[in-house]
Amino acid sequence: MAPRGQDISAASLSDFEVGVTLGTGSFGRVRFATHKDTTTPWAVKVLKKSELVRLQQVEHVISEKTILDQCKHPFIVHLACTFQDKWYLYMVLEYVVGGEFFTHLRNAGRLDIISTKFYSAQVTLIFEYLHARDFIYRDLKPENLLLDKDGYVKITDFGFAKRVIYKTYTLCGTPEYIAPEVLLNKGHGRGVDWWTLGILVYEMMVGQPPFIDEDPMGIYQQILIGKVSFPRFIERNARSLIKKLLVADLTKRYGCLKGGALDVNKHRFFQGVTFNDILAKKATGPVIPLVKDQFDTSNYEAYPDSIEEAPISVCTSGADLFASF
Ligand code: ISQ
Repeated sequence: MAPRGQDISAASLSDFEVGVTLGTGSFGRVRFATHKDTTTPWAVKVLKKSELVRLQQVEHVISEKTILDQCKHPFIVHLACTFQDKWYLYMVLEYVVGGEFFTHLRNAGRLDIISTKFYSAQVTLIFEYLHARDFIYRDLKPENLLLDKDGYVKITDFGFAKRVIYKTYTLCGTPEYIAPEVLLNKGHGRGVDWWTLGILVYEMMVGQPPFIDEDPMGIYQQILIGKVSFPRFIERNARSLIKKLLVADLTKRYGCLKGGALDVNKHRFFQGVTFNDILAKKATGPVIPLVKDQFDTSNYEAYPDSIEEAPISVCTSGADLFASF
């Protein structure tokens, strides 16, 4: 990857002073790290090769890198560089100091309409950008949105993102956010992102997603039935946009029609929102995170440090699996 503006070059983890865990996933974790040469803060995603192989995620992680390499957008976490050793893959990502949007949403309970418009406008702009390049994101949820120092979002975790011109058939996503066409394995495309935007707008305004159950099967049943109930306090325009996004029929879902993302932008829910001002970060965010300095990690929940078992190295023939990383 050609180095860009705020990039660094790193060849191994020893180029960094590694700090606290910022987040965890099934195949590894994200650690705060200071680059020793430049004293700059980074978020280093560490992925265990043996787990990626075991869980058949090799293709996903290579696609994550390939897609992030091609993205340059104010609301998408920037990938500075990658490297690997015998056991792990490392992705050096821009450090986003404000913490997970998830934490802010849970602390607030639910958001008012102005805040909901502010965040959902940014997600709309992200999808517009990705879809124009034939990428679909496929994993929108509050945990994958971070807040920067100005209170704007940055989307992270492109582990499920894919370049898709027409349709793909892989089952992925978080139960509460899965679109009906994914559940029915009918093949899916960019429409899944618009469905998840409908779930997110609902969750921001109500404080919980529209389809909930302790058992994922219960959630799936509700998704396929497709009945969304709204608390009385949800105003007309919000209800209308959510209903237009949470449409099972892809030929009728907003974002998937002839007008594309423009139908979403122009919906009356976004009345008064100037998308170009948001893109240029001209508006002030509704929540400005408390940040001491660029190395502050206090906006992230503390994770207990992992006790790592001895890493298993992937057999020599398997090492080639990661050649393009
Ligand atoms: C960037 N900054 C903080 C936390 C992060 C978690 C995942 C990916 C990137 C991140």
